[in-house]
Parts: sequence; C-alpha cells; structure tokens
Amino acid sequence: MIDLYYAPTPNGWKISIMLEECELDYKVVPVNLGKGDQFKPNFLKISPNNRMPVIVDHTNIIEGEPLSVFESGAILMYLGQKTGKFFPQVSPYKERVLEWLFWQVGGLGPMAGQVSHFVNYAPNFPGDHSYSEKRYKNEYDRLLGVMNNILNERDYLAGDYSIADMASFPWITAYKRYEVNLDEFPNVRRWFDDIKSRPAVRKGIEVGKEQRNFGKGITKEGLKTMFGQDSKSISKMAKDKE
Ligand SMILES: N[C@@H](CCC(=O)N[C@@H](CS)C(=O)NCC(=O)O)C(=O)O
Repeated sequence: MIDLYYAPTPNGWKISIMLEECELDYKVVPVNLGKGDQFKPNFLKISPNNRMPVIVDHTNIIEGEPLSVFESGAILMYLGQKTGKFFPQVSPYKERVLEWLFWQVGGLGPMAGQVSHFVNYAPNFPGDHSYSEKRYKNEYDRLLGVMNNILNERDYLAGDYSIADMASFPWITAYKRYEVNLDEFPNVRRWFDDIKSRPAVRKGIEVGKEQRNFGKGITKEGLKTMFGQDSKSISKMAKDKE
C-alpha cells in the first residue's frame, strides 16, 4: 500500500493520475494547505519543502522504514521505475521522457502556478499586479507554443504516453480560467482532449474533489498560511505545529 499525501491541485493530480494509470493500491492522506498541515513535524520529516504531493511506499522498506519520496517529478520517476510503466529505461526514449518531465517541473508548472496565483489569489492583496500577471501569462503562452510545436511531430510529448504527459496535463486543465483559447494551439487541444478521455485520468482528477477550493472561498487564515511565506514564517509555522 502507498500513502499519498495529497490536496486536489494540479501537482497532486499528477500523482493520483499515475497511481490510477498503474492500478496501484493507495490511500489518500489529505493535506489541508489552508490550515497549515504542510508544517506539521511529521509531514516536514517526509517533505522538508513544506509542499505536497508526497508518497510513502509501505511495500518498499529500507533500513526498517517505508521509503518516502517528495517532489512530483521524483515521485513520477519512482513509480515509473517501480512498475515499469510510462517511463522507458532505454535510450533515447528515457532521455526524451526526462527532457519533457524536467521541462514541466522547471517551466510549465512554476509558470502556470504563477499565472494561477495572479488570477486566483493576487486580487486579495492591494497593489497593481498587472505587470507581473502579464509577464507570467506571456511565458505560459510561450510554453503552450513550444508544446504545440513538438506535438506537431509526435502524439505525446516524449513520443508515447508517459509520465511527462501526466505531469503536464494538470497544468493545462485551467486554461479557460487563465483566459487561454486552446483552439489557437490545435496540437495541444488534440493532446489535451485525448488525455482527458482516459478513464484513469478522469478518476485521478476526481480524487479529493470535495476539498477543491481555487481562488473563491479561501479564508483569511488560508491566505496568510499559503502566501507571503519566507524563511522566518516557515520556521514559526513549524514551531506552532509542534
Ligand atoms: N515542486 C513541487 C511543487 C509542489 C507544490 O507547489 N505544491 C503546493 C500545492 S500545488 C503546496 O503544497 N503548497 C503548500 C504551500 O504553499 O505551503 C512539486 O512538483 O511537487
């Protein structure tokens, strides 16, 4: 059994989708980010970056402890290697997957995350955010253009359906909210519709649906916990949760 420390956000979905695709046994451990569960001492032991997702694999005991993995890219690679699915281990297929996985975790994910911040949450804070919002929207638009070009040559980012697609798909789902017309990127549209129709993907993004809370409805406490974190505030949060 694998424990999945999870909240229903795009980074969480990457892993619920992969677990569903691989038909692995897993149990969801909800992480309430607005309430600060990510600062609890037991959580920080397995996720020192105070972020979810994290997995704990009780079927892989190392030195008496079940193996834990944080960072969505590392988790996808671990599960791909464990199951032998969606992550080929021979060149050049392995490198193709790694290129697009790292492109997602270092580019598409963080940039889309910033777009999401400016669309969903920045309006709660005073000031003119227009320059920053435009900067991240332009970069998201550029990355969609890059995707559209590669998907002109291939069905999926790395050739065959892989962990690189599972990492990227969740960060496209909010395109309407980000005011993107996906029809301007016809290859991305085809890829998106294809992945969305996969039963395991549909199941994966339903996990924890009832806790979903983008933008609207976030409490003052939630805003304070999630945003404006710095080295001092995260130490204080961790102390308060001890
Ligand atoms: N690089 C990390 C990013 C994970 C991440 O940003 N998770 C967010 C939710 S989508 C989180 O846990 N936020 C908690 C917080 O901001 O305190 C990964 O890919 O796993």
